[in-house]
Amino acid sequence: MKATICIPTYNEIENLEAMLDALEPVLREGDRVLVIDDASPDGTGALADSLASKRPYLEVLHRAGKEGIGPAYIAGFRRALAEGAELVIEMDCDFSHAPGDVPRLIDAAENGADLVLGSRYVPGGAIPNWGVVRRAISLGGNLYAQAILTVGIRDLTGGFKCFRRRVLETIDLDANHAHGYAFQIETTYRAKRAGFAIREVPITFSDREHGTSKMNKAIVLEAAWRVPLLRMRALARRL
Ligand SMILES: Nc1nc2c(ncn2[C@@H]2O[C@H](COP(=O)(O)OP(=O)(O)OP(=O)(O)O)[C@@H](O)[C@H]2O)c(=O)[nH]1
Ligand SMILES: [Mg+2]
Repeated sequence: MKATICIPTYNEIENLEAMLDALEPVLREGDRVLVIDDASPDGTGALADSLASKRPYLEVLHRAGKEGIGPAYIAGFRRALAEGAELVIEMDCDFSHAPGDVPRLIDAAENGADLVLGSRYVPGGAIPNWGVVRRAISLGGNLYAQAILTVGIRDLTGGFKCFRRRVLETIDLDANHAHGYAFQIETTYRAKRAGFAIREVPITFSDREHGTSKMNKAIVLEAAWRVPLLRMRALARRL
């Protein structure tokens, strides 16, 4: 199945080329990489264009400004689907998601899962370099979402995922207005509600070594209010 790996970027000039170099060995015939850049002030978009001129598998989608990962991914998914991708993969540009794990996600999708989640919270998953505070925020966020949504998924907030195209064609992407982690929770929840088979494969999540994190309080707070809203909309049968 032809896969398109969607990578949103905002100020990833130190990581982008190394990321593509690391992905190349796992790309199969027909697989593509789509970089979705929100006009990064550090010039990531221009670097992506120049790399794309030498790498036929690479395409760059430029957006006007920073809007968070949600709108960037939706634009990327639409482009990937329009170009015929059978599998659509999400991953970060900061090496938190190991390029070498991509084939495991693809295998799980090709073996029956509609949505595969790279999961830190199933046996075998790990986050070796996180301190107590970061661990507590992530674990607390997952437990909170789990308690409200009751979907039996361990890692609802992760951003390393592989969708079969029918999932993205079915769930209402335009109704997903989330900008941060809530976007990840909402896509997975909508896929579950629609009856798709979801599988979690363990991953080791590494901290970024170059560039800066875009995680902030607003992103965490957004997830806190969007999760109960999502549940209420589901109860009202509006998704
Ligand atoms: N296009 C686009 N990409 C973004 C935006 N915000 C973050 N990204 C990218 O999304 C990916 C994840 O962002 P990070 O800054 O690593 O944030 P995070 O992974 O949630 O948090 P950390 O664990 O602290 O790294 C990276 O590839 C970012 O460059 C945005 O507004 N637009
Ligand atoms: Mg990151």
